[in-house]
Amino acid sequence: MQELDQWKEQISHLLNVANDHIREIPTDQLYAAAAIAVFTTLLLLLLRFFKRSKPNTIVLTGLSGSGKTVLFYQLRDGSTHQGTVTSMEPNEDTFILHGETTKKGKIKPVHIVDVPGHSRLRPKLDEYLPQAAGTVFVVDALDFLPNCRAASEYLYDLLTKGSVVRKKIPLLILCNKTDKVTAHTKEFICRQLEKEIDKLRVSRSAVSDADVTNEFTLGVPGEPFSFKQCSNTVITADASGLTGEISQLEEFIRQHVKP
Ligand SMILES: Nc1nc2c(ncn2[C@@H]2O[C@H](COP(=O)(O)OP(=O)(O)OP(=O)(O)O)[C@@H](O)[C@H]2O)c(=O)[nH]1
Ligand SMILES: [Mg+2]
Repeated sequence: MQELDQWKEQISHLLNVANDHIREIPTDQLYAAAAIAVFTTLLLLLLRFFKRSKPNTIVLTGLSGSGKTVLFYQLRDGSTHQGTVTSMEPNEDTFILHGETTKKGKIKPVHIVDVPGHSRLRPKLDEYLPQAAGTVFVVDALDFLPNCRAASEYLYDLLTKGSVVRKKIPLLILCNKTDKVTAHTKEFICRQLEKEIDKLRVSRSAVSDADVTNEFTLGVPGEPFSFKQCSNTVITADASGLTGEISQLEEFIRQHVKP
């Protein structure tokens, strides 16, 4: 008890000394010191905020059966998990890409989301796009022609979304299943998608007054549509989720989520 009292006495003595010192300092100097302290704290908080908000999410989209889930497992585990079924829920995880696990040094993990292609689950996309550093639109290069119209409609909706246009989220059109010789080339797929989107542009702008789902229009009026006209960068690449040939996909991810 006595010790505690001694401590109390000492602390109050120290406080008195400090108080006397502060009183000796001119008030304008005190204000300046306080202002500097507040300014540095704000600056540190701001820096922390900007560092945190840098997105590390890559969203995998595309029609059902295009191979998104197989690609997701290839990216994460380097295997296909013995085949998949139509996904009923988005698949998401944060991890270091399997292809980079042997690399030395600190590597930033990537958050990958695989949004199922079923039309009823597509609205889920709007939850993930605001945090996306990039989107991947997976196309089945084997069974492409019968699905060209549906793929173009999905792509049109994606490219006219406010979150994609305003933030200029880069898009990779990934032609998957190139392990089979009958797969179409990315150049062919790209051309067909552009042609189909061009047709959609005409039909959709005719009903644009009633249509509130597409927030932005695509391309340059009076010119045939080309992906080059998009405000965000659109590039194409090949992949085979089945055989694990995903180097172009990994390159795209690392270009937009810096290691
Ligand atoms: N030949 C070949 N088949 C593939 C490849 N990738 C996926 N597949 C097959 O395509 C089918 C669909 O693959 P998923 O990954 O389930 O497709 P998904 O895009 O996730 O489909 P949803 O979940 O319905 O949106 C499966 O039977 C896969 O085995 C590939 O690179 N080559
Ligand atoms: Mg799936």
